[in-house]
Amino acid sequence: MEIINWKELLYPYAQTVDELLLKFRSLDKECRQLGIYSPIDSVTGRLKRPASILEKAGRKQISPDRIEEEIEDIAGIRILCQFVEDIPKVIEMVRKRKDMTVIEERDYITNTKPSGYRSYHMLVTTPVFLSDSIIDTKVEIQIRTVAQDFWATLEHKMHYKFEGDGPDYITKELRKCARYVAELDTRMEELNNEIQKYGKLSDKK
Ligand code: 0O2
Repeated sequence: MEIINWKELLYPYAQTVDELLLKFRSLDKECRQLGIYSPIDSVTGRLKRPASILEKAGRKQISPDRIEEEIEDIAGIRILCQFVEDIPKVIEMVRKRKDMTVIEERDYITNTKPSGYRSYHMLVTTPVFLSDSIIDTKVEIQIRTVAQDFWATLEHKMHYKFEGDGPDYITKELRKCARYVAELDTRMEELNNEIQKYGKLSDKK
């Protein structure tokens, strides 16, 4: 059985997460300091744990020597937006960056997953400068609204608690809640646009 050197494997991904966190948080900070609307509400990052990498590799029948090629979310960045209309703005920000190359995009906002999951995933590569080499590392960037994230966190918890086989009634309730979340997102966006319009009218007065 092949022994995986986790420290060596994970280090570049850990560095990537730290660097991208700083970069996206800086974009948000720049907008706020210049008084420009920021489509970014908050940014978090995580490194997939070895147990979780091995579980995914086992589930997808990936051999240990193919883990880096085939597991695309060892490094993960999550960008939360307040409104659905902010998501395309963040997508454009990522597409325009010279230090990231987009290799795949998955639109689970338009194509909601059967579970009810909604999020926009971008798989990018970005160079990491190590002491003796420069390597391109893959990162999965998940972009979604605060409300979609609230839902996904609870659904993820259920998934793990019941090892992917949650009770029917909870799965159904979660699907129902996913529809409420979509309605809430639409309504909040409409209200925000009304508030903005009102602001413009009073500016003119
Ligand atoms: P973790 O703990 O976040 O790392 P697959 O694992 O086969 O479903 P795939 O093909 O690798 O997914 O890519 P995909 O569909 O883009 O999903 C990768 C990640 O998206 C998942 O990572 C989750 O974080 C999130 N995700 C995808 N589908 C769902 C869903 O139905 N519900 C929730 N809550 N999250 C989802 P991991 O490895 O599952 O977990």
